[in-house]
Amino acid sequence: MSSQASKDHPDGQKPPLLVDDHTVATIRDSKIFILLRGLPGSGKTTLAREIEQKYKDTSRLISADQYEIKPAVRSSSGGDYSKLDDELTTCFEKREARVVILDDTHHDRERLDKLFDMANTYHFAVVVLEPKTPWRLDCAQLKDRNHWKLSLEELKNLRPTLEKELLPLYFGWFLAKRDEDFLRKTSHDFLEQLGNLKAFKKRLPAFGYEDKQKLDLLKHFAKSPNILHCTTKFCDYGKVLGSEEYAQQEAVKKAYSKGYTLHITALCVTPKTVGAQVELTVDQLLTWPLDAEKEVMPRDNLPRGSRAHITLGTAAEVQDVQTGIDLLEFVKLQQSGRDGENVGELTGLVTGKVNYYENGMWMLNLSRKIEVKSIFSGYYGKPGVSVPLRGSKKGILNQCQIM
Ligand code: 2AM
Repeated sequence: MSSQASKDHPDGQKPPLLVDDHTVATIRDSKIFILLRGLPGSGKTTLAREIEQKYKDTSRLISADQYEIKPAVRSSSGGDYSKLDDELTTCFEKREARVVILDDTHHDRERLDKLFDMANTYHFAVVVLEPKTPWRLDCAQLKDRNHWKLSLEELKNLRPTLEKELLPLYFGWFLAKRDEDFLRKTSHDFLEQLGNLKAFKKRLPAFGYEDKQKLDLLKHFAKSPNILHCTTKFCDYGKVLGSEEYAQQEAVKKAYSKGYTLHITALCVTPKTVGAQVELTVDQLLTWPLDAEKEVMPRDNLPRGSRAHITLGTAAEVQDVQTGIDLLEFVKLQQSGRDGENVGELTGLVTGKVNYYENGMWMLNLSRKIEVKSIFSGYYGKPGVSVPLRGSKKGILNQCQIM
């Protein structure tokens, strides 16, 4: 990086994916689509190049400038994105680059939606980065800095679309691809073993099945999130009360694009959902909303962080948000001293004691916590993108991380 560039982006203002070793290692195990966003001349290209260099063996930088797409209030009137999108698709498909960087203004919602759809199709987690240069919104300065020679007027027209932060559908920790594959495989193994337990077969009516019927839990939980994640704050793109304030919190800003290790302590099954219970660290609790538990259980006083989970699968017609609600039902029973009945032990990919609570509620208390690497970011695409739980079995078992 040139000394001018270093001056423009002092280390303290650089995103964690450039300066934090744990984050760099996590990004290397992930599939990440990084969108640089901001006005022309604000410093996106410098940042984009620095990221490309940091991950040079696995990154690919694509820039709208390369395709001579001039920033305009409506992206569609600024230039033709078809060639750029072809390159992007090739990049996602070829799987050579796991860090795909796109340098463009990214001010047009329609354009962004298209990009988020593409990221979903190829299972890339999204990170949106904006340069922190002092002049990033200063049109008078940008007029002399942008190589498109946009006039003050043109810049002022673009500014309103970019000065407001882009809020996601939800914020959370998104699992690194490698660890996600492992957790999906673990969840398959767990469901297969649980379904074969005598004690489970005896309690089928809670799942709406007759006593002697066969229940394939992998089929029962027909849907699974596109990218496994632990949600912190559901924002609905800013429509949820308090989401803007959440995004503005210093801890959230600092956490954005940073790598975290999540600790899974138990796997939970109910007739509606299967999920992993996550035990948050003190550092992780800094980004946990104060009302996360109250949001779904307003009358209870549940421990902070006790809703933290990763949805692994849901039954047909059941929404993902149900997994956290189901988890809190377990927590409530435990709080009242009812720890469930121990019905056996599992000794497969996961080991631990299986407890039966009531109404089809099963919990596997892991004898060793599972650690999964993740990146804190947002999900910006359309709601409801899911994949069948019975997905690829190409796990990477030899690289599993059980504590
Ligand atoms: P989950 O994190 O509990 O699995 C989109 O719906 C995502 O936001 C899902 O991942 C969902 O579930 C999470 N989520 C959290 N709170 C939500 C809410 N109040 N409404 C809808 N989804 C919510």
